Amino acid sequence: SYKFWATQPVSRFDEPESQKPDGPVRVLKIEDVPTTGAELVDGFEWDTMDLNDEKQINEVYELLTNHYVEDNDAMFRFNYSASFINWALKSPGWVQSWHVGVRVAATKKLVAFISGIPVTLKVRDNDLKCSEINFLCIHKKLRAKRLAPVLIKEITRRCNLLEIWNAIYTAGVVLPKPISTCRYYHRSLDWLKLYDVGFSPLPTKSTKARQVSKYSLPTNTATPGLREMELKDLDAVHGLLERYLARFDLAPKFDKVEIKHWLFNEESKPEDRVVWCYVVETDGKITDFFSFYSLESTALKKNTTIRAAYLFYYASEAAFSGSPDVKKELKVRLNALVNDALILAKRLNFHVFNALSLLDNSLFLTEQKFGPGDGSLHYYLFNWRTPFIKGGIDEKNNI
Ligand code: YNC
Ligand code: MG
Repeated sequence: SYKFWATQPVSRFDEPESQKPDGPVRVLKIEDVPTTGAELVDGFEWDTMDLNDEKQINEVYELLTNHYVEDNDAMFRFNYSASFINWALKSPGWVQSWHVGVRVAATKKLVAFISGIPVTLKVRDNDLKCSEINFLCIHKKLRAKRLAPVLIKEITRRCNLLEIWNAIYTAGVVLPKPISTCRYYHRSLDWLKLYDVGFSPLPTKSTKARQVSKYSLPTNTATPGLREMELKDLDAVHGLLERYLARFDLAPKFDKVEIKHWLFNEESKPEDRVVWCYVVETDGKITDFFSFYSLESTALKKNTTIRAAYLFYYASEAAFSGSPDVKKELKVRLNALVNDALILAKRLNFHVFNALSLLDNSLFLTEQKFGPGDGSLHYYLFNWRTPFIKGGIDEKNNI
């Protein structure tokens, strides 16, 4: 019945797929935005986190490590590292007031969190200045007390105060109303490890040895000219990704500073590294790139972690050949690139390589032995009406 969401400027399930043009659900004026924080129940207080303070990053880390997203069977929980949180929440233009904590007034213990970062989003023909809302988390002992709506209203207020009226967010749960839906896909790199922690079952007609050999990979990558991205590649990668993402109905628009932040590793300690990016250089020209990031999951019943690499942004000139066979050519190219990504991730000791069913991923998922996971990821826009967007289908270019 969505008692809270029914009060919010989002599309509803009971309204027909609208004939109206894309646009806001409601228009507010800055004068209408409350200047004081949403009301919290007694004994709790708001705290704007200072994520330049390592101690406060670690408080967020501790909260998420123990209380953030789990799978349906409560076997695994995301374990975002402190350096990941630092990377994800301090992107160019980040706003401190969008790092919202709730503390116990008496002890100052952090018990809830929600965050936003600024993003420019292309939704079909519109560029929206949005916040991207993430890491909503409430301590397990404070669940089902309607605290989530209070956090959501408070971050909305803080976005509105800076005249940001739209937001994008994703969730595993169904809310009014997804604008797109993706599935997670998993590609084993260390099948035995995934079997031992209960992530991968042994198919009835297979053996452990056969599973291991099914997922084995060559030691070396195959694409000529493949190397790690360097700072000098920034312009080329930016230009290529910009053209590549323009082919989709829903995509971020990055400037060069953002590209550097999201793709170029700057961690001093190797163990804190979050993102890897590789380019293909042919005759001095960058023709392709791909990237992945590191996000561990805790195996809750086994006292161990799964090291997962997540496919991040990529792009290839193969999408722009103009040939009538462009789809086939792109498919061949992406399979070669992703196979190399798997080899590199394996070499970096990741146990599994994950991807979503978005962008052009349907061109390689099956061939590269990814299998569908059991969760869906729903995409939502706050205060923006647009018809449902099919994942990974480039209708304009017939790909
Ligand atoms: C969710 N994930 O339906 P109704 S994703 C949004 N996103 O409302 P209570 C959610 N809403 O149905 P609990 C939600 N999950 O009555 C539940 N809800 O309308 C809705 N889990 O609140 C729910 N992190 O406080 C219901 O529930 C109402 O104590 C119930 O808290 C929920 O980060 C939660 O999965 C998720 O920590 C915080 O279960 C808690 O259960 C928890 O009684 C584990 O809440 C971690 C977890 C969520 C990850 C994420 C994206 C969040 C997006 C929030 C929406 C942002 C809107 C845009 C704002 C900016 C606008 C501008 C400009
Ligand atoms: Mg609650």
